[in-house]
Amino acid sequence: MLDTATIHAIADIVVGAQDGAYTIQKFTDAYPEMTLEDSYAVQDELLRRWQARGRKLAGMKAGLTSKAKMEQMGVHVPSFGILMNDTLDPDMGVVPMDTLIHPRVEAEIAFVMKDDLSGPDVSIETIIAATDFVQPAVEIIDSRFKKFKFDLVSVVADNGSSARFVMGGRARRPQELSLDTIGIVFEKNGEVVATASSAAVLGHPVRAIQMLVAWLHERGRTLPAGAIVLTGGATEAVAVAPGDFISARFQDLGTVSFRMGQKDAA
Ligand code: OOG
Ligand code: MG
Repeated sequence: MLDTATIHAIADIVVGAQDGAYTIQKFTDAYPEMTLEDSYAVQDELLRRWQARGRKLAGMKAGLTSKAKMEQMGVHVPSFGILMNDTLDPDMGVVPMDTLIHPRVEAEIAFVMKDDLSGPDVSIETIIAATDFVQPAVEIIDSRFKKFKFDLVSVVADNGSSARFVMGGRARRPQELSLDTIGIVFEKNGEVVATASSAAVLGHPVRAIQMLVAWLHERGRTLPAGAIVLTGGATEAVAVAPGDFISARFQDLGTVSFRMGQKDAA
């Protein structure tokens, strides 16, 4: 375990790179002994700093939950991260580019919870009963590591490449849907760039929440009512440039779409 001063120093580097939109070296280059627990301690420190600046926690993200994402990134273990509410951009709006380096987009199913969830092994049924609604989402990820290359320990310390996200389409009760067979068509500038089924995410996107709650439980924590959870990209992430128009159509859930802003429009 790295000492607290080192965890704080790593958090300084992440905050600098995220705010300044520049790339940094993988943390495991400088700290080969760094563990996954150290990386989550960095996330805790990031959250403390962001809340001290008055930013609010919106929920959590699971990542690397589909085979397509795992193979693309060469990391085969899911990761968890923090979502802040000022990184949520409106459907049919413009996603600001000014703090992004080399963004990629991924289509995901978002859950919004209505009850607290805790425990080592909550059932799928319990999670569905605790869900207020599900909604189509696109996450805009952006690694702070050079060439988007990292290992699990480094990416977790960079808050799972979290940058921005958009939720849209129709909010639906999960009981009204077959959540494990939702077709997704992902388009960039009017062309299909990927297609998927929600089953690509761990067989059923609710499993991402099951893993998240178990992981929180190990740390003595709860997934709170009101939390948004992004369950992870169902397809490979797609690189985007300023001005690109992104649209993701979800069976039974409608469409989420937006345009990427211009780099100089800060
Ligand atoms: C890590 C974040 C992955 C997802 O949905 O799989 C992620 C990355 O690929 O940069 O958000
Ligand atoms: Mg994601």
